[in-house]
Amino acid sequence: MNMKATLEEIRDRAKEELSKANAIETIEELRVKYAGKKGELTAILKQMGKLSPEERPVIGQLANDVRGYIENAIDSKKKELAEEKLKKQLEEEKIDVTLPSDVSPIGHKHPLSIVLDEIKEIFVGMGFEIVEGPEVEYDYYNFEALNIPKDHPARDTQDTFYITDNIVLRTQTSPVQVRVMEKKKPPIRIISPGRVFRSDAVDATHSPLFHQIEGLVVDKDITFADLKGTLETFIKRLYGEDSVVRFRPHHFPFTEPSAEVDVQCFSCKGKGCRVCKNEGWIEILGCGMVHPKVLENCGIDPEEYSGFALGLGLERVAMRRYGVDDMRLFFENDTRFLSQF
Ligand code: 2U9
Repeated sequence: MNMKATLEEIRDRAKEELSKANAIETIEELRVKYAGKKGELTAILKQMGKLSPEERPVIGQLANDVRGYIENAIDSKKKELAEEKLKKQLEEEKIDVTLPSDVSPIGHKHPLSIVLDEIKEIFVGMGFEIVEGPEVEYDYYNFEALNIPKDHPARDTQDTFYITDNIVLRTQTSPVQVRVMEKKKPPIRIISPGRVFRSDAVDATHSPLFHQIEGLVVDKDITFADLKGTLETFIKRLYGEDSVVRFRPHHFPFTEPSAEVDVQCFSCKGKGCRVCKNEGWIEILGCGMVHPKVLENCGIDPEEYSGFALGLGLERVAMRRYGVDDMRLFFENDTRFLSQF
């Protein structure tokens, strides 16, 4: 076959094979087969010497045209395949950003924290400051300064965790208030939330560790009326404006007079039911006018200043709020319980 026909046959075959190629590797093989060092086209060009001077320029031009054609065909095929590959990849990796995301589980606020934050909010809203203090406390600040004498039953080891003879795990957050009164001149308006410890046996309503919030107001001319007004406001903000509050006379060594405060049972309105154990009322907190001896212990003159104090158990408020009948549930970290809040 003459060179002209051979070149044209190579071009047509290359065109045919390239059009069928659907992988980059195949195209590279075709480039080597036709235009490579040992390719068919290169072999033909090596025979150019045999041509007559008249034929050489014509065949040379044709050979260049065929080489050019094949190289262009290879480039455009590579480009076409690359575009197809990209299009396919984009299609496969397409993300519909409007689809709802899979909801990853988030944490929950602990029920005690929910209630504590609410109580803090109410007192801060009434102008109280929040103060914290040590959980390992001197016997002095936990008992003596609070007018709890050495032989008082509260000091017995069945109630108190002793670290040494005069260091305990605090049984109430009152020591924090004593420390503030030692350092700060009235007016004082603080609440002290925190963990307290009592060596009680663990059961549905007792835990060796529980949380208390105590409050203290000391200023000139503070009266029991101020105490009642403050506590009624607190209870109405915590349990609702229509709550009915009752003050019952009581005794605490650190306050005189003292009272325990009940709120009328929200479900039976005082008639008595399962929720309030047929009492009709639910005890919420204890309170009283700060005992003059306690003021004196802290360097505050009871002739010049007076004050009131209160204390409430956080777990009891939370149990009542959420209908939890076993205090241990707050501490066992069972997510089936905690995830309900
Ligand atoms: C100072 C002076 C007086 C704090 C008070 C109560 C009444 C009270 C209990 C409620 C439930 C403890 O958690 S509980 O078991 N507390 O009833 N606490 S008055 O009186 C103080 C505190 C500090 C300097």
